[in-house]
Amino acid sequence: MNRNTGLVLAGMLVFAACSDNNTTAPVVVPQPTAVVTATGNIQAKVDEFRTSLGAANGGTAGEQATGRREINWDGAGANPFNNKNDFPADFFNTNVKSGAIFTTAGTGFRNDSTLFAEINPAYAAQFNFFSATKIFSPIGSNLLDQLFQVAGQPTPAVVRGFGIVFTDVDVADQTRIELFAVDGTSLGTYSSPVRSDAGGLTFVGVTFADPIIARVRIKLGTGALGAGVNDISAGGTVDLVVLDNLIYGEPHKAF
Ligand SMILES: [Ca+2]
Ligand SMILES: [Ca+2]
Repeated sequence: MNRNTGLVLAGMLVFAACSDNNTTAPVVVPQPTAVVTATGNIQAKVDEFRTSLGAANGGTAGEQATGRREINWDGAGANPFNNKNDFPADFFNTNVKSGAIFTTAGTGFRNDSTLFAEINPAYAAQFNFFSATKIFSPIGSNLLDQLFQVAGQPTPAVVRGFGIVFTDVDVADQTRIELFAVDGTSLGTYSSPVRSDAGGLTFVGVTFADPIIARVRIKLGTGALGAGVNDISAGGTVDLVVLDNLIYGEPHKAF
Protein backbone atom coordinates (compact mmCIF):
# COMPACT_ATOMS: atom_id res chain seq x y z
CA MET A 1 0.00 0.00 0.00
CA ASN A 2 1.47 3.34 -0.90
CA ARG A 3 1.22 6.38 1.37
CA ASN A 4 -1.60 8.05 -0.52
CA THR A 5 -3.75 4.94 -0.48
CA GLY A 6 -3.20 4.68 3.25
CA LEU A 7 -4.35 8.23 3.78
CA VAL A 8 -7.50 7.69 1.74
CA LEU A 9 -8.34 4.53 3.68
CA ALA A 10 -7.71 6.31 6.99
CA GLY A 11 -10.10 9.04 5.93
CA MET A 12 -12.77 6.51 4.99
CA LEU A 13 -12.45 4.84 8.38
CA VAL A 14 -12.92 8.16 10.19
CA PHE A 15 -15.98 8.88 8.10
CA ALA A 16 -17.42 5.39 8.71
CA ALA A 17 -16.90 5.69 12.44
CA CYS A 18 -18.77 8.98 12.54
CA SER A 19 -21.58 7.66 10.37
CA ASP A 20 -22.15 4.64 12.58
CA ASN A 21 -23.09 6.58 15.67
CA ASN A 22 -24.96 9.24 13.75
CA THR A 23 -23.00 12.08 15.32
CA THR A 24 -21.73 15.23 13.66
CA ALA A 25 -20.24 14.57 10.24
CA PRO A 26 -16.50 15.17 9.96
CA VAL A 27 -15.56 18.67 8.84
CA VAL A 28 -13.59 18.43 5.64
CA VAL A 29 -11.74 21.66 4.89
CA PRO A 30 -10.94 21.90 1.18
CA GLN A 31 -7.26 21.95 0.38
CA PRO A 32 -5.69 24.33 -2.17
CA THR A 33 -4.85 23.05 -5.61
CA ALA A 34 -1.83 25.36 -5.71
CA VAL A 35 0.17 27.63 -3.42
CA VAL A 36 2.57 29.93 -5.25
CA THR A 37 5.22 31.96 -3.43
CA ALA A 38 8.04 34.14 -4.71
CA THR A 39 10.70 36.53 -3.43
CA GLY A 40 13.20 38.69 -5.26
CA ASN A 41 12.29 38.68 -8.94
CA ILE A 42 8.65 37.71 -8.49
CA GLN A 43 7.45 38.50 -12.04
CA ALA A 44 7.40 34.94 -13.42
CA LYS A 45 5.51 33.52 -10.43
CA VAL A 46 2.99 36.36 -10.46
CA ASP A 47 2.39 35.73 -14.15
CA GLU A 48 2.02 32.00 -13.48
CA PHE A 49 -0.61 32.76 -10.85
CA ARG A 50 -2.46 35.16 -13.16
CA THR A 51 -2.54 32.55 -15.92
CA SER A 52 -3.86 29.90 -13.53
CA LEU A 53 -6.93 32.05 -12.82
CA GLY A 54 -7.68 32.90 -16.46
CA ALA A 55 -8.06 36.01 -18.56
CA ALA A 56 -8.21 39.50 -17.04
CA ASN A 57 -11.75 40.86 -16.70
CA GLY A 58 -10.63 44.39 -15.78
CA GLY A 59 -13.42 46.53 -14.41
CA THR A 60 -16.19 44.91 -16.46
CA ALA A 61 -19.46 45.11 -14.51
CA GLY A 62 -21.39 41.93 -13.80
CA GLU A 63 -20.39 38.36 -13.03
CA GLN A 64 -18.20 36.85 -15.74
CA ALA A 65 -18.11 33.08 -16.34
CA THR A 66 -14.35 32.73 -15.91
CA GLY A 67 -11.18 34.72 -15.43
CA ARG A 68 -9.64 37.00 -12.85
CA ARG A 69 -9.61 40.52 -11.48
CA GLU A 70 -6.60 42.57 -10.40
CA ILE A 71 -6.04 45.76 -8.41
CA ASN A 72 -2.72 47.55 -9.05
CA TRP A 73 -3.69 50.88 -7.37
CA ASP A 74 -2.20 52.81 -10.28
CA GLY A 75 -5.20 53.94 -12.34
CA ALA A 76 -5.83 57.64 -12.87
CA GLY A 77 -9.37 57.26 -11.54
CA ALA A 78 -7.97 56.94 -8.02
CA ASN A 79 -5.88 60.11 -8.25
CA PRO A 80 -8.37 62.38 -6.42
CA PHE A 81 -8.22 60.02 -3.43
CA ASN A 82 -4.49 59.30 -3.33
CA ASN A 83 -1.98 60.32 -0.64
CA LYS A 84 -4.75 60.81 1.91
CA ASN A 85 -5.89 58.59 4.78
CA ASP A 86 -9.51 58.14 3.67
CA PHE A 87 -9.30 56.14 0.44
CA PRO A 88 -12.83 54.79 -0.15
CA ALA A 89 -13.17 51.19 1.06
CA ASP A 90 -15.61 50.46 -1.78
CA PHE A 91 -13.70 52.24 -4.57
CA PHE A 92 -12.96 48.94 -6.30
CA ASN A 93 -16.56 47.97 -6.64
CA THR A 94 -18.16 51.38 -7.21
CA ASN A 95 -15.80 53.72 -9.08
CA VAL A 96 -14.01 50.72 -10.58
CA LYS A 97 -16.13 47.57 -10.75
CA SER A 98 -13.67 44.89 -9.68
CA GLY A 99 -15.70 43.20 -6.95
CA ALA A 100 -13.49 44.16 -3.98
CA ILE A 101 -14.44 45.75 -0.65
CA PHE A 102 -11.99 46.46 2.18
CA THR A 103 -12.42 46.73 5.94
CA THR A 104 -9.96 47.48 8.74
CA ALA A 105 -10.04 48.01 12.48
CA GLY A 106 -7.74 50.98 11.85
CA THR A 107 -8.82 54.48 10.87
CA GLY A 108 -8.78 54.19 7.09
CA PHE A 109 -6.84 53.32 3.95
CA ARG A 110 -4.18 55.11 1.95
CA ASN A 111 -3.25 54.68 -1.71
CA ASP A 112 0.16 56.28 -2.00
CA SER A 113 2.30 57.57 -4.87
CA THR A 114 5.27 58.55 -2.69
CA LEU A 115 6.13 55.18 -1.10
CA PHE A 116 4.47 56.65 2.01
CA ALA A 117 7.26 59.22 2.38
CA GLU A 118 4.72 61.87 3.37
CA ILE A 119 3.93 59.81 6.49
CA ASN A 120 7.59 59.21 7.31
CA PRO A 121 10.45 60.29 4.99
CA ALA A 122 12.39 57.12 5.89
CA TYR A 123 9.73 55.00 4.15
CA ALA A 124 10.94 56.02 0.70
CA ALA A 125 14.00 53.87 1.34
CA GLN A 126 11.94 50.96 2.72
CA PHE A 127 9.13 50.33 0.30
CA ASN A 128 8.96 49.59 -3.39
CA PHE A 129 6.26 49.07 -5.97
CA PHE A 130 5.65 46.08 -8.24
CA SER A 131 3.32 47.94 -10.61
CA ALA A 132 4.41 51.56 -11.00
CA THR A 133 3.96 53.54 -8.95
CA LYS A 134 1.28 53.35 -6.28
CA ILE A 135 1.07 51.06 -3.25
CA PHE A 136 -1.53 50.61 -0.51
CA SER A 137 -1.88 50.26 3.25
CA PRO A 138 -4.44 50.50 6.02
CA ILE A 139 -3.85 53.42 8.41
CA GLY A 140 -3.80 52.89 12.17
CA SER A 141 -3.55 49.11 11.83
CA ASN A 142 -1.51 46.45 10.08
CA LEU A 143 -4.60 44.33 9.44
CA LEU A 144 -7.19 44.59 6.69
CA ASP A 145 -9.80 42.32 5.19
CA GLN A 146 -10.79 42.00 1.55
CA LEU A 147 -14.33 40.85 0.85
CA PHE A 148 -15.78 40.05 -2.54
CA GLN A 149 -18.92 41.19 -4.34
CA VAL A 150 -20.33 40.57 -7.79
CA ALA A 151 -18.62 43.23 -9.90
CA GLY A 152 -20.57 46.47 -9.65
CA GLN A 153 -23.23 45.01 -7.34
CA PRO A 154 -23.55 44.85 -3.51
CA THR A 155 -23.99 41.09 -3.77
CA PRO A 156 -21.69 38.87 -1.65
CA ALA A 157 -19.41 36.75 -3.80
CA VAL A 158 -16.71 34.10 -3.60
CA VAL A 159 -13.51 33.55 -5.57
CA ARG A 160 -11.36 30.50 -6.22
CA GLY A 161 -7.95 32.09 -5.85
CA PHE A 162 -6.23 35.02 -4.18
CA GLY A 163 -2.70 36.38 -4.53
CA ILE A 164 -0.95 39.43 -3.12
CA VAL A 165 2.32 41.31 -3.64
CA PHE A 166 4.04 42.64 -0.51
CA THR A 167 6.92 45.06 -0.12
CA ASP A 168 9.53 44.86 2.64
CA VAL A 169 8.83 41.64 4.51
CA ASP A 170 11.76 41.32 6.93
CA VAL A 171 10.43 38.89 9.56
CA ALA A 172 9.33 35.34 8.73
CA ASP A 173 5.69 34.23 9.17
CA GLN A 174 4.42 37.63 10.32
CA THR A 175 3.13 38.78 6.92
CA ARG A 176 0.41 36.41 5.81
CA ILE A 177 -3.08 35.87 4.46
CA GLU A 178 -5.86 33.81 6.03
CA LEU A 179 -8.69 32.77 3.74
CA PHE A 180 -12.27 32.21 4.93
CA ALA A 181 -15.30 30.47 3.48
CA VAL A 182 -18.82 31.97 3.53
CA ASP A 183 -19.60 30.30 6.87
CA GLY A 184 -16.44 31.69 8.45
CA THR A 185 -14.48 28.45 8.28
CA SER A 186 -10.76 29.11 7.89
CA LEU A 187 -9.35 27.76 4.64
CA GLY A 188 -5.81 28.12 5.93
CA THR A 189 -3.10 30.68 6.63
CA TYR A 190 -0.35 31.26 4.10
CA SER A 191 2.80 33.28 4.83
CA SER A 192 4.78 35.49 2.50
CA PRO A 193 8.43 34.65 2.04
CA VAL A 194 10.95 37.07 3.53
CA ARG A 195 12.50 39.60 1.16
CA SER A 196 15.62 38.32 -0.58
CA ASP A 197 17.00 41.37 -2.37
CA ALA A 198 17.15 45.16 -2.30
CA GLY A 199 13.92 45.39 -4.28
CA GLY A 200 12.12 43.75 -1.38
CA LEU A 201 9.11 42.35 -3.23
CA THR A 202 7.43 39.08 -2.24
CA PHE A 203 4.30 37.20 -3.35
CA VAL A 204 1.94 34.55 -2.07
CA GLY A 205 -1.03 33.18 -4.00
CA VAL A 206 -3.45 30.35 -3.21
CA THR A 207 -5.85 28.62 -5.57
CA PHE A 208 -8.73 26.22 -4.92
CA ALA A 209 -10.63 24.06 -7.40
CA ASP A 210 -13.88 25.93 -6.75
CA PRO A 211 -14.84 29.50 -5.78
CA ILE A 212 -15.02 29.16 -1.97
CA ILE A 213 -13.08 32.19 -0.65
CA ALA A 214 -15.45 34.81 0.78
CA ARG A 215 -12.98 36.86 2.80
CA VAL A 216 -9.23 37.33 3.12
CA ARG A 217 -7.57 38.59 6.29
CA ILE A 218 -4.31 40.30 5.32
CA LYS A 219 -1.65 40.79 8.01
CA LEU A 220 1.15 43.21 7.16
CA GLY A 221 4.22 42.64 9.32
CA THR A 222 4.05 43.52 13.01
CA GLY A 223 3.05 47.18 13.20
CA ALA A 224 1.23 50.10 11.61
CA LEU A 225 2.77 52.98 9.69
CA GLY A 226 3.40 56.17 11.63
CA ALA A 227 5.38 59.40 11.61
CA GLY A 228 7.60 58.19 14.43
CA VAL A 229 7.59 54.50 13.54
CA ASN A 230 10.64 53.10 11.77
CA ASP A 231 11.05 49.69 10.22
CA ILE A 232 13.03 46.99 11.99
CA SER A 233 15.64 47.33 9.24
CA ALA A 234 16.07 51.03 10.04
CA GLY A 235 16.43 51.10 13.80
CA GLY A 236 12.78 50.47 14.62
CA THR A 237 11.14 47.69 16.59
CA VAL A 238 8.41 46.57 14.16
CA ASP A 239 8.45 45.02 10.69
CA LEU A 240 6.57 47.45 8.47
CA VAL A 241 5.08 45.96 5.30
CA VAL A 242 2.66 47.39 2.73
CA LEU A 243 1.03 45.88 -0.33
CA ASP A 244 0.78 46.28 -4.07
CA ASN A 245 -1.07 44.09 -6.56
CA LEU A 246 -4.07 42.01 -5.51
CA ILE A 247 -4.96 39.23 -7.96
CA TYR A 248 -8.08 37.12 -7.46
CA GLY A 249 -10.50 34.90 -9.28
CA GLU A 250 -13.70 36.25 -10.80
CA PRO A 251 -16.18 36.96 -7.98
CA HIS A 252 -19.18 34.62 -8.30
CA LYS A 253 -22.41 35.15 -6.39
CA ALA A 254 -22.22 33.35 -3.05
CA PHE A 255 -24.97 30.88 -2.11
CA1 LIG B 1 0.97 49.58 -7.98
CA1 LIG C 1 9.84 45.75 6.74
